[in-house]
Amino acid sequence: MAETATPPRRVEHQQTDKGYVPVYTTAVVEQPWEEYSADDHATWGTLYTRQRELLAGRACDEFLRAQDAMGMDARAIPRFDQLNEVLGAATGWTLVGVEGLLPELDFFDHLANRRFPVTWWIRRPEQIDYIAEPDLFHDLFGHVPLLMDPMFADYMQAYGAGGVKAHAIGPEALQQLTRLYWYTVEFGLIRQADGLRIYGAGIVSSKGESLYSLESEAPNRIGFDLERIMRTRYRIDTYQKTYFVIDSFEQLMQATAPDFTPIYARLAAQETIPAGDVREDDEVIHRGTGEGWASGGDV
Ligand code: HBI
Ligand code: FE
Repeated sequence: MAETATPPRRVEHQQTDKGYVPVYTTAVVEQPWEEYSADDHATWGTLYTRQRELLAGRACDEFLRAQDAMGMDARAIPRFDQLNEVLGAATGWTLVGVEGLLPELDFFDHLANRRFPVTWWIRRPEQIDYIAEPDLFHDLFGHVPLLMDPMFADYMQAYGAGGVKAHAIGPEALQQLTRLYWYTVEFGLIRQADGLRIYGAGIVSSKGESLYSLESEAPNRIGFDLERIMRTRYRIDTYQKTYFVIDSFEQLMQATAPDFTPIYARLAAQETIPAGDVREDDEVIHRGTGEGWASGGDV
């Protein structure tokens, strides 16, 4: 477990070029709740209110229920210690404050131990519509609520344990596992009886992508297929060209139960798949028009 530091003064994160966000420090920090400014609380409130209005009928039921159960609301930035009481009782997860993106291994180790790293600072008012790196709103509003769901909470821990193993296997395994995180935890959709809904944190914390992911004709929407996803490249700096759709969190958990070693070996011999492709054995829910797609830039 990383050492605990005193809450840092707000450091200016260097402006990033698209897609790359520097790692600052791996230290866990206490949430400096008393130091948040009125602007910080107002930014939280504006984003919270706007997203909750958008997400009614768009986010999956589990997400909305969990966010309410945690007592999150628009009035102020939630306190990690209060959330940890509720979260700990529900699924044994704990939030820890961090400065920002962590090296993969540090991140995986936290997840494997049911610790979710949450950036302690929130974007500035002028960044309200877009910020290149995960801030408190992305992590706390986007990622944390679903950790209340026992099955999703188990998936996140299994993902972390798998990440620690993948890190030991090598960079290709790591990249394949990162694609799985990207197309599920960050940008995943789920089928409900009343239609497609969002569960990915990167979507629920984004005004534009909350609409685009469900309603635009441009992107593909394809049924979940573990190895297909692990081969599929993705864009960091634009809306996704393809969204993968699960039937349930149980499906995610079952898909990631087996040992991945033979999967990594099998995938190493196969080509990666461009982000916008549709394959003949895909379960195509919606074939995208590709309208407005920027070319290249898939990682
Ligand atoms: N670090 N703090 C933080 N939060 C993340 O979501 C995160 C990270 N480091 C790496 C990472 N995500 C992704 O590369 C995962 O796929 C591992
Ligand atoms: Fe994220």
